[in-house]
Amino acid sequence: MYLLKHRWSALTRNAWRNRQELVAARLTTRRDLLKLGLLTGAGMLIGKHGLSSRVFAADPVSPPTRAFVDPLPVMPVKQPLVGGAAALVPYPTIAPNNAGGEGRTRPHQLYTTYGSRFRLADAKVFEVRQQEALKSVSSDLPLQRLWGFDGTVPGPTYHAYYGQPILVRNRNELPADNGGFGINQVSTHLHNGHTPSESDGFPGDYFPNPQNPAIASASFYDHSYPNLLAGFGSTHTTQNGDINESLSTLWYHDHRVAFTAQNTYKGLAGFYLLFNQYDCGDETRAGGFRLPGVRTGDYEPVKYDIPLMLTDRRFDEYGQLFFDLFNTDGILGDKFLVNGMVQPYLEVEPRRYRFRILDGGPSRFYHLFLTDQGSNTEIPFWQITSDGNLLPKPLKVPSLVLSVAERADIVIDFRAFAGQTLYLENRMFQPDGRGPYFNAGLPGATVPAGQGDFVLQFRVSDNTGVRDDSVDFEANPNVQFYALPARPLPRITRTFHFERELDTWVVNGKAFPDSADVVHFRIRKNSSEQWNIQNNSGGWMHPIHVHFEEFRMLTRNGASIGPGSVEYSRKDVMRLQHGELNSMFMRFRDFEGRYPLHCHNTLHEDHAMMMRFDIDATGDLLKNP
Ligand SMILES: [Cu+2]
Repeated sequence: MYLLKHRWSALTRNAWRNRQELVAARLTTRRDLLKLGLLTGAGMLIGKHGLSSRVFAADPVSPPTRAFVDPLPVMPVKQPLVGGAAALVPYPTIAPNNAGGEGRTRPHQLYTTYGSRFRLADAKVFEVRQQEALKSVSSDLPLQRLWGFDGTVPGPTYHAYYGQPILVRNRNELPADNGGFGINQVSTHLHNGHTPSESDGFPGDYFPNPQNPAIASASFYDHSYPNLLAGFGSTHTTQNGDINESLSTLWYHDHRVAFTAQNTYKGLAGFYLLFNQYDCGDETRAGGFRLPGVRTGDYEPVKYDIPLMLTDRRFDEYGQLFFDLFNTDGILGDKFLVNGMVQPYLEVEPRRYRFRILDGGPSRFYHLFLTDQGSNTEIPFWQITSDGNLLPKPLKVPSLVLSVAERADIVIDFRAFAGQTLYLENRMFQPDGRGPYFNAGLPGATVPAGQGDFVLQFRVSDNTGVRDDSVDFEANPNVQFYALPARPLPRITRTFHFERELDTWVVNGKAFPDSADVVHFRIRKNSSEQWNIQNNSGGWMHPIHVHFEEFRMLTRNGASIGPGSVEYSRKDVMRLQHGELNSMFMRFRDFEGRYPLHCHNTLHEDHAMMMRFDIDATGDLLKNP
């Protein structure tokens, strides 16, 4: 190991000790802290004991680590169960099997509402175990006690296919001893699947749930993922949905109310890739989009098509993963991890690759460039998706901005760089968890090339004659993917103000309750709406995420969004930048039930910038829910 111990200052250690005592005594709720006089009148944590994140957050520095000594890990592809549903014990049921240990509370709508078209017995079946595991994140740091799906961090990648419903049995085998943070109660969200509410991973649907006797000792939860195009049960029943609503790069993560930041920081997240006949993971397939990808089977890794989960983390003086329980502003790591490894390298061939990049949080925004470090040259690349959706056509871009939970698939052509070394460089200037610095007209302040954080190193081989059957966008400027779907007249326009009140994050003045049982507004099933989102919190940015269906951004701060913009697309996360008022078009089709909209800075989300909407037959007309 490079360095065993890296000393903190006496002040840092004292602050850390004061915090750890409160954590050990389980005195971290707002009410406990008020009773002890550790909160100010304005609700801020007192700084003199090192409790306030403002005093503490910038101070502790992780031990040094060497960059580009560890290879990029690529997550395994999750394998379906041979024998399907029959291989599960107990056999899966449409109604929740609480007596058999299931934590679900509502029946599977896919099989109740659409039972004439879909049968549980036909689902592709997976079983995954959420477990603690000892993992390496750097050759220069000790092993970490992380939480992962099947014990891997990030979790295994799911391959899903349109028209093939999936059933995932999530088993919760997490330990009660959390090593300082995290809670062994989970609700796994598929971000942003067109998923019925009971399988969405709604924040209040965690298990086991000690407050609900029926599931107080539940050990598993069956999630039903239809993998159907939105509108299959309403606006586009004859074609089984609208092909223009196809999704590609999704991810899953824990969403337990008030603990999402801790549980995902500990590792509970992974990729979920959706394929169809066009976006098929096979660059040789006739009639397909010919995006980079060579595959040997449905559940084998796709060569040249690589998911990259970007997360930033901080480690204590002993090199152990550090989560500041008293920070509600937003946590920034000083180590940059890709697929769970600090600053890894990847050996690539001089050909085209597809990278599916995800900002895995908890709070950092990225401005990513492809940099030749020797000359500090910016190398343009192609952006082909915005979040889970292919753009109408590929766009050649100099860089990429991502806020938490946003994704972008990019295509890099390494042909001209044989034998060279390139870097994925984050040049966003973000000194704290609030969001990037304000920079008029730009998403944030950008540091010069070569002075940012080198996140990932590409070592391009000098192999000649490497086969590449993927389409070259440079030589084929007329490549198109899907058209943007029709936009019917909205039934209602609603307005949401994202604000800070005292030390709490609120939407329209309301904080999401830990019970998750307040319905803030109701949406009529199979309707569309316009939402205006206002940032009333000065100096802060918020990645706004709405579950269930993608939206179209209509305007950003008054300016309409048109062709040529990477936001001229469907999306599921909207970057709400400093002082902005943005509007978006929403649809809610095919299923009913509860869903959240929330800030995806996971610290804001947990404290408690989130609202619940329920989709039902009537809906309400609240303009300011
Ligand atoms: Cu926020």
